[in-house]
This record gives sequence, C-alpha cells and structure tokens, in this order.
Amino acid sequence: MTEAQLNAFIEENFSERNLVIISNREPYVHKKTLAGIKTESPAGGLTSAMDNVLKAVGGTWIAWGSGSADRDTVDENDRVSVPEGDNAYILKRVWLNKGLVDNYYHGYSNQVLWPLCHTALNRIYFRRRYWEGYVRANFLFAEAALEEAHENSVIWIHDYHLCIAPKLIKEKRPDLTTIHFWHIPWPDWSVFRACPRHSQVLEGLLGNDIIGFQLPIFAANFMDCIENSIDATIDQDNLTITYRGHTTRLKAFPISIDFKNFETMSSSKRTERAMINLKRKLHLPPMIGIGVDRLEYTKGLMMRLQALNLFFEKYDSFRGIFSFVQLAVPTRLKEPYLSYKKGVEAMASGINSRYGTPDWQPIIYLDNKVDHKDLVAYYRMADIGIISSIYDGMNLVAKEFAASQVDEKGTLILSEMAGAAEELDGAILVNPYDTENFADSINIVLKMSEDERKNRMRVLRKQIIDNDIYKWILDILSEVASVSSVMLKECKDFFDSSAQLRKELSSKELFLFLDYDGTLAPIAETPETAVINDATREIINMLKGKYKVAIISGRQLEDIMNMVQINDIYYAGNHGSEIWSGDEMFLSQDFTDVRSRLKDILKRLENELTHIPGVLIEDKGITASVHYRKVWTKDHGELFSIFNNVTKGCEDIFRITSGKKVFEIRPVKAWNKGDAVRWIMKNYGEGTLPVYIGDDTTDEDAFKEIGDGGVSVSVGGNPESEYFVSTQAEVIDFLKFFLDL
Ligand code: ADQ
Repeated sequence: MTEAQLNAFIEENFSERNLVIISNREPYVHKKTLAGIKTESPAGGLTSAMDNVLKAVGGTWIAWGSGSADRDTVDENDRVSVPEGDNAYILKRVWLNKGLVDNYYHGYSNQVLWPLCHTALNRIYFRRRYWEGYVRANFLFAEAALEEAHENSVIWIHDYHLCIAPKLIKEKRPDLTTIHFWHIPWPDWSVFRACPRHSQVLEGLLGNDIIGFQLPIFAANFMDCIENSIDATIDQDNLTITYRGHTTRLKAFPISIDFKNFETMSSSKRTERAMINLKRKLHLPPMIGIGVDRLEYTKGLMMRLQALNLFFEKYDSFRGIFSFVQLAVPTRLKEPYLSYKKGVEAMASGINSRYGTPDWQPIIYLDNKVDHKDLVAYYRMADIGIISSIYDGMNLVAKEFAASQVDEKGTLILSEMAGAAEELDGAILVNPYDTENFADSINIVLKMSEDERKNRMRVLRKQIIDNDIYKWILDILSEVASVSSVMLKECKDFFDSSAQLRKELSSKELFLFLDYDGTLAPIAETPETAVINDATREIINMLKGKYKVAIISGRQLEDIMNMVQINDIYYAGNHGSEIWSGDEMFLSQDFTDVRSRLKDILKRLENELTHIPGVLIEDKGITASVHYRKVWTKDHGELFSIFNNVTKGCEDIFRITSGKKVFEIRPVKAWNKGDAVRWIMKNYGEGTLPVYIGDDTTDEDAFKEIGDGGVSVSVGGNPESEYFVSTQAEVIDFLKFFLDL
C-alpha cells in the first residue's frame, strides 16, 4: 500500500465528506520562545499519518490547545490553518482550564481509564470531580465537532480520553458517521467492572457507528462488558450492538507504521554516520541492545531491568561485550510517574554499580526524546530490541525496530502481553513476569546464528510491509464508507414518537403481541425465576378487554401459559411452533422426525459440557435452549467451541441462533415468531393492526413480518424494529400507553 494509493482512495470516497478528526493531543503546537512563536510538528507516527490524510483531502482536526502560544495563533473561532504556508486543513482548538486538565486528563483519563484498560487495578484512583471534568471536557470536544461538522461529515475520534463525546455528537446529529479508534487494550468484564461510572463510559461509546480495536480479543472483551452491564441487543456473529435504536459495529484494525519511511531513514548515509558517532560517544561495546519507551509503568521497564540484572549475573561472559541502551522519555510528569522514574533510574544505576567497570557500562540510560530520523540509528545498530510491556494495545516500537533493521541482523524480544505479539511472527516472545526465562531469552538471542536472525527478521519485516499505516487507514475508511453506504438501520424512541402514534392508532382496532422473557419479565438467572410482576399482569388483564392480546415466547406452550396465568388471550410457544387460540392448540407441523436428532444433540451437549459449571440445557420438545448466563466468562471460549463442534453439520435440519446468553436450536422448518404472527393475524386478527414488542434476536422475524403493516417495538433497540423502548422496566409504560389510548 502506498501513500499515493491511499490518497487516491480518499479523494474518490471522502472528498465530499469532510473528515473531522478529534484527539486529545494536537498535531501542531505553537510555543512561545525567546526567538518568537515556534511550531512543533507531529511527534508520533500516527499523528503524522493522520496529518497526511488531512493534508490530502482537507478537513478539520479538533484537539486540546495545550501550547503556550496556541491562543495567539487562532482566529475568533479558535481555528488555525495548518501546516503553516500550506494551509491544507483546519486545526480547531478546544480550551481546557487547569482544573479541567487535572480532572479530565490527569484524573479520569490517566488515573482511571488508562490503568483500568492495562489491568493495573491497584493504580486506579478515582474522585467524583475527575468524572465531572471528564464529562465537561468531552462536552467541549463534542461541541467543537458539531460546530465544524457539515452535512455528511465523518467524525473520527481517537482513544480513551473521549468516551462520552460520541454519544453527545450522535444525540444532536444522528446523521453524522462516527468512528472511534481505541488505541489501548480493552479488558474483559471481570476487570472492567471495577471502573467507576462504567455504564456511562459504555453508553457514551455506543454513540459511535464503528468502534475499532487493535485486536479481535479487545472487541470480544468490549462485547462481554456490554452483555454484562447494558440492556442492548447483541449480534455476536456480525459483532454489532444495538442500543436505544442505534447500531454500533465493532472491528479490529491492528495499527502499524510508515514502513517505507523508517526503512528510508534507516538506510541513509546520515544514519550510518550517526551510528558511528553514537558508538564512539556512548563507548558502546561490540554487542548492543535497545529499549525505546515512554517512561510508563505499562511498558514494564522494571521487569526488563530485572531480567537484564539476572542476565549479567548468570551469563557473565557477556559482561564487557554487551550493553543495553534504554531510551526512556518521561511523560505525564506527575505521580505515580515521578516515583516510577526514580525506581527505574535507581535500578539501572544499581546494575551499573554491580557489574560496570571504568570502561564499560551494562546499562546506558538516556531520558531524552529523540526524533525518529535520529532514533533509527539506535534501532539499526542494535543486535537485540526489547519490549516488555505488561499489557499494550499494539506497541509501535516493535514495528519501528523491525522496519529500521535494514541489515536484518537484529532480533526482537517481545512481551506476549503486547498486541504486537499477536501480529508479528519472527520475534522471540517472553512473559515479562517470568524473569529467569526472560534473562535466558536474551542469552539465546545473543548466541543465535546469523542465519536464524536474518530469517526471523525477514519474516517480521514482511508482515509490516504488507500491513503498514496506510493499509490501516484504508481499512478503517473502507469500513466507514461501507457503513455509510449501507446506512445501519436506526429505530426511533417509542416515547418520543408517542404523540404521533396516539394520533395514528387511536381510531384503530389493535392486536397486541407481547414477548415474555426480557420484555414482560426481566431477564433472570434461570428460566423459572423470570417472572412477571403483578402490576404488569393486571394491566394485561385490562388490555385484553380492549384489544386482542397474544403472548409470543420461545418457551414451551405449557410453560409460558403457566408463567403468565392469564386466560382468554392467545399464546404462541416454542418460538411460534405451538399456538393456543383460547380453546384449542395448533401445532404448526409434525416434528417426530427431527425429535430424535434433537435428543442426540442435547445428549452430546450434556456429556461434553458437564465440566463447565452453570450451563443450563432446556429441552422444549420441538426446540431447545442452551443458557450460559451463569457460566464464568473465562469458560465462554471453551463452551462456544464445544457447542459449535456438536452442532456443526446439522445446519440442514436445525437453525442455530444466539440471544441474550443463550443459544437456540430450532428445526429449520419450524415456524418462527414471524410465522406465528402471520398465522394468528390471518385466522383471528381480521381488521386489526398488529403491534409487536420483543427484546431478542428471535423477535426479529416478527419485526420483519410486521414491516410497515403495523407497529414493531424492540426493548433496548433492534435495527429490524421501527421503534424502541430503552429498558425492560419501560415496558410497563408502553402497556399503559395502550391502556390510555
Ligand atoms: P503509546 O503507548 O504511546 O500509545 P507505542 O506504540 O509504544 O505507543 O509507541 C510509542 C511511540 O513513541 C513510538 O512511535 C516511539 O518511537 C515513540 N517514542 C517512545 N519513546 C521515545 C523516545 N525516548 N524518543 C523518541 N520517541 C520515542 C498507544 C498504545 C500503544 C499503541 C499506540 C498506537 O499504548 O499500544 O501501539 O497507541 O495505537
């Protein structure tokens, strides 16, 4: 992928779309110096890649104006054209006062979300004012985006600082396409539940049309968090979440670097001269290791130094001939970073005083930031690059190191906990917590044959060449283009539309179709405990005097009639295969032939799932449900693979769907809820208008059946329905609406 190819794609698809990027940090900072105002340009690879995109198509970048001369360089709308002289796009600055910076940035962003997502729970520190500042700052970013957005704009939001902004933007402008890229890991629910205000964070992010993660596992973890804390409709197969009528798609887009640029910089004469100078200036021995990090506890610098300490102790023949150069640029100059910095420096100097000699230092510790054009010399001259993150979204240093290895002589030691480990074959993987194995790995790499090193490095580099930053941007923008062309279907808030509905429906005869679990009764741990409350039962009893009423359920007919206990209404059980008309039962087909197959499947599932606690297999005669609400999240992977394995190959006979922590197994030819609605309407509903409410994926058949010929309402939102109510608790108000009509 070349930058030119990407630009051509963007020109074609986005030149009319006005791209708006929002990030915490700005791409150009204006600073006051003695010599006047100075502009500092993009530091990281990502910023410069996004900068190139906007230079190609124009658009707007919204960011916190943090430079000392930032206010002096903007117009009355807080905008400045960048880059200077080129005026390719607009940088719009958001102003945050010191209190907001403390609460939003140093507080909720860096003391709650950052440690949380890196599973460093003991580093979380929360104050209520952090949250208030976070919401306020997000409001300011969202407001700036709304001011800049045109019709048809695409808003591309970056990272964990801006979780609430998508919801705020979508509430005001549902027509805008919003994509959020999450640069850091997303933990599973057992970790994320520790987050103070976690539901608001998730709700905020569900304002996006697309959320991009570094790896599929982070998207799966996000889904897991939604499933456990928000009443939304989840489609595991298509990785979509529908909440309050809006659908969000999740997808992994592993980030990368500008490979060509690193390779070109590293192959230059300038770099060759720089390597000679560095070796002389730093008194480097024949073998060199390199670490390049922000001074950040998640990067595992302490573990790396512990491993190096043990390495020099165990493999003393390397003393005097191998030095490790650590570039550690301090960031976030506050606690806990100040203490961490002291600890790292003390450990480095401890190793030096233990093993160092007057003319050799085992650790050369440098705490300055180095431009990428100078950094490549460090990468290229190293025999070993070490990355030891305790958890990391991706880690671009891994890719930069490989791209700079134009002589293919260096080898990468990479933490298994870094996202890059999932992507890069050819590296030597280590567990940063396993100090001895880590130290041994350094020894193995330093003794590795030249052939093996070259082979490993070639494999590594090939993967980055094929997946560079331009491909990453292209993949994301292609997804955006496809989402906006398909236009994810939206549904409307039932209560917001109630005045209009009142007008339309009050003169009509209605037939109310009510789903049970998750609609009339809240979702519960087990099917027996999902009960309907007295108030709801009383309202249905009153409604049946006014309209025709049917209860439609996935449960067996007998079971659902027992649970509801209301006479003189219609019932459909087993997802519509069994229907009770008030005085007789109708069975849609004869199921004797599939019954034995279903029994076999259930028997196998029972046998193979016995060791997983919490699985509940419900045999409903014609159909079956496998509930896993009570199964530990850690066992989900195994459960899913056993389930898939057992049900594989029976697609011609059974239709398998997933709902709220349940798999449904239904004969392909069995009626679904849509068929049941059609049959009941044909036989008993002449002259009435159907109104259907349900919460699950199995209700989609009924929503589709109703189409424009009635009113379809989902609990939590489902793109197939026309309206939604937000939660199960609101269903009672929905029923009252019809009582009052
Ligand atoms: P970081 O954790 O900041 O960001 P990382 O991938 O480690 O990102 O990259 C750091 C960048 O800073 C690299 O470009 C590197 O060259 C540069 N850098 C670090 N130390 C430096 C030094 N001493 N001198 C000069 N430059 C230095 C987050 C996530 C990552 C994810 C990125 C991108 O935490 O997991 O890879 O975003 O999505």
